[in-house]
Amino acid sequence: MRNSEIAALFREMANLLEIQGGDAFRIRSYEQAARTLEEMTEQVALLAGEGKKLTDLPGIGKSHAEKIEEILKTGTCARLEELRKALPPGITELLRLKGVGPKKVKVLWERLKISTLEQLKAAAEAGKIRGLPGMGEKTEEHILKSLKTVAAQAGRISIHEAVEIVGELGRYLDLQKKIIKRWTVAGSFRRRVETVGDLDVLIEAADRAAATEAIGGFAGLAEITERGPEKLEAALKGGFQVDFRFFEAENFGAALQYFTGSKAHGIACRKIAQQKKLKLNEYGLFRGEKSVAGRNEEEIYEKLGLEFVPPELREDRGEVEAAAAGKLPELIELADIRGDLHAHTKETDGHDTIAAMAEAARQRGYQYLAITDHSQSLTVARGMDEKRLDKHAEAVRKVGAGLKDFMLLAGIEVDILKDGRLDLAESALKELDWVIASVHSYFEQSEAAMTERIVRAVSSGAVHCLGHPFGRLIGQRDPLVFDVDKVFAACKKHSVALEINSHPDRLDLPDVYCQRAKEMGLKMVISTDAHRTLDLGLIEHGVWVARRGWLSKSDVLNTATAAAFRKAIARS
Ligand code: DGT
Ligand code: CA
Ligand code: CA
Ligand code: ZN
Repeated sequence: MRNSEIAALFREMANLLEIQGGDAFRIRSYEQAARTLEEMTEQVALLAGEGKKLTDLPGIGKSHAEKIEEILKTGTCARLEELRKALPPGITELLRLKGVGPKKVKVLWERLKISTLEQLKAAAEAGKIRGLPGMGEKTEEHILKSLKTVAAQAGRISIHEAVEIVGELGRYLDLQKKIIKRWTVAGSFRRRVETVGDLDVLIEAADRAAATEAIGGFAGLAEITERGPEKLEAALKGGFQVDFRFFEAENFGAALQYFTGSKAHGIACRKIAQQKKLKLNEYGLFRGEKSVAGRNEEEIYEKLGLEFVPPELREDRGEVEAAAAGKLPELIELADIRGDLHAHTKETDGHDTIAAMAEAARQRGYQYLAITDHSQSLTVARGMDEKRLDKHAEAVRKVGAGLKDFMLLAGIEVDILKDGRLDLAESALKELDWVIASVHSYFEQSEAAMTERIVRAVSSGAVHCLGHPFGRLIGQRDPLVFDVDKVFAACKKHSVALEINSHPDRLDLPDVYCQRAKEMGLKMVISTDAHRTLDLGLIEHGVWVARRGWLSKSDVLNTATAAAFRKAIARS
């Protein structure tokens, strides 16, 4: 069992207890245990297996350690089951809605006996939510909107979670080398789409019955739902689906090309094949009965007269035409990134110190890091006023001065206020090396108002970068609505870069807008919005978005060396 799965059970205990109006201290202790598990780098299952003391972990006392052991053994624990019994099953699903916390769920359950998303939808549509304590017409509107967002996401998981699952599955399959000669994950996972509907695993095995047996032994598997000589369908313990398909070595490349998709890309490739009097399917590229390619994917593209198309581009957004003309972009790679430009510290809502963040960035091999804590109007994050900002910037510069061969930038993530003014005086912002401006409030403005608001902010002359431009949270909050061309044009005019925020919940700028921004000549930065040292590793997700958005190294500012970057952002 993965740490994140155990953490989810602790969160569920906290939520269930809070919905029942339980003891606040207990609730917090479950949450703390969940956080500890989420932030750990080692797998707690391994620690427990090695007989290490779990009580040495922060926030894990004797009783939580026992719960973890119990969960590792049985998949659940007595306390959780007891809490679940007191409420209708699945009631915590309601918490997936933005703006619906345990307190609201408590009211909804006690007053209206609402325990499912369907019941909530019906009640909101009937106007029964307004009038409940602490809720009004606006709440009702928000609930209906959020229900739509959640429905669009149903059954899909984030690419981040998919990477974890594939890691675990892959470690297991690698141990079966004698039976499973080769395995690869195709589909949306290989294209690095932001959410994944199911996993498509291709398997090469001499003995398919033995391979089926071996796959059935994977601990993360709940059941094999369908089995045949060509294909297995399986459900993981969380309910997520994995399809396994068997192929021989001579067909493996064709299978990979076919099942990587996307469907639209596959269709476009098959059209090219037809024009060349060839036939392309999951077994190979054929002229009549004769196979001309199939063993590896590169060969298929070559025989189609196309440049090799990186999986991230396979969406039929012009890549087939570009590949035919030999004009595919050279895509940015993780190794091109030389610094991170969006990081929080303990000063606001981060968990680590300035020095710890800088050291972690250096350990990644970066040449620079910008510390960008929040501004005053974001009170939930303990945002800074000018005076605190001044002191914080001084502290950042002091830490920076002590670091050899590393550039620490004093920056901020300043809120864009309702009317487009910035949350802090421009004079204070202009003292800083790096200014990100972000929308964190009033997400529901009209298109015209939102456009004017963002255009005003990026035209101030104090801003280097527009942070998470669309303000979306995948599966939770829809993107802001504004006139993209107008906002991008203003950014271009004032040399404001667009952030690709790498947090798996955001991935914002979304890939299609990267392509559009690049065409308009804008620059991007890829940053993590790290709230702890570990988060710096999320940068890979931003790089995938950039690759899906056709970006090259030269489109992304933080591929520059420290010296070149400093020059690029210098204030005139
Ligand atoms: P997902 O699972 O919804 O995140 O997205 P994909 O792209 O992984 O889609 P999936 O799992 O339904 O199918 C995997 C790939 O298999 C897909 O990208 C292309 C190929 N494929 C599946 N069904 C068809 C089809 O009906 N026609 C064609 N041309 N290709 C298909
Ligand atoms: Ca899939
Ligand atoms: Ca599939
Ligand atoms: Zn941030």
